[in-house]
Amino acid sequence: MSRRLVVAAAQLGPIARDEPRDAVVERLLELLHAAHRRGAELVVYPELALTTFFPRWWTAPLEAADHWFETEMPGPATKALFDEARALHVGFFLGYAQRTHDGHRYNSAILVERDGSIVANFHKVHIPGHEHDEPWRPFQHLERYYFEPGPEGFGVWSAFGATVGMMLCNDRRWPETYRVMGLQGVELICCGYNTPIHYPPDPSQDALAGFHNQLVLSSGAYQNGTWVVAAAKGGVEEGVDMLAQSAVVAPSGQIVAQAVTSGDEVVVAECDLDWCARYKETLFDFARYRRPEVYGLIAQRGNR
Ligand code: CDV
Repeated sequence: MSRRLVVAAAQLGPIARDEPRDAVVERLLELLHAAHRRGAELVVYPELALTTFFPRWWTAPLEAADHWFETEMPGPATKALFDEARALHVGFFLGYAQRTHDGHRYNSAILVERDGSIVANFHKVHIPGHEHDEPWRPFQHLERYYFEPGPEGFGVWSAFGATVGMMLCNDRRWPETYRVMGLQGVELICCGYNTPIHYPPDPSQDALAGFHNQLVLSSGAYQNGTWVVAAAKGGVEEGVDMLAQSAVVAPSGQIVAQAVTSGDEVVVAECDLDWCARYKETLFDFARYRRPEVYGLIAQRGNR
């Protein structure tokens, strides 16, 4: 009998700058219930799912932005989500801004099993945008001011009867992200994202935002024989149009379920985890066909 897991990408519509955490968690709970009604055992929420996408604003000093960050997980606002998920026996992936007790700030995600146990805490690896105030932009993308790059890279964990990995937003554009997890046998990657459709450094890319999203999710899934569950924060948030298009992608690269709105919406699919082996043991049989001895430059050379 094949291993099957019903998953949900829980897309969020916009979160207003002044929307309290409790109101956001209410929305997360509604999505959780909708996913549970449709049989989901794993719910994937977006990146920075508890707040508006605050890196669009410059705040100085940095400490004045502390209210956007969580220092514990679960914390006072998120405990209700942890409790309800455990009661329903549904696990989840949740993106949030993390400030650690020793002063690090990460764009993070947490993976929680159906019994409420924390599987792992992931720190976003590829941090896009800029470090300094750039008021010429119609909106800013100050992730490099607010967050340090995650030093751990991409792990995988045994959870949900599968080998599970995590990535956040910009990570999904890099082939290395999927390949590092692919080399560890990943079968299901959880991803949350906040992608403004307008890209100020090169607006010619705006019309391709949706195409590029599907391109990287599908190619990463296919080339590594893995499921990908990707959840957006979409819609017009504080005047910025954000890409929706949350999706579940099969190891074939096919999109098996996709959001049809840019608001709060649950996208559900049943994943046959054994489908991964069809790719991992044939076209992408790494042990048989990869040629790491000629790929040295990828790991050896810096970026220049
Ligand atoms: N949150 C993100 O990482 N957003 C980037 C934008 C800046 C391009 C993304 O890759 O979607």
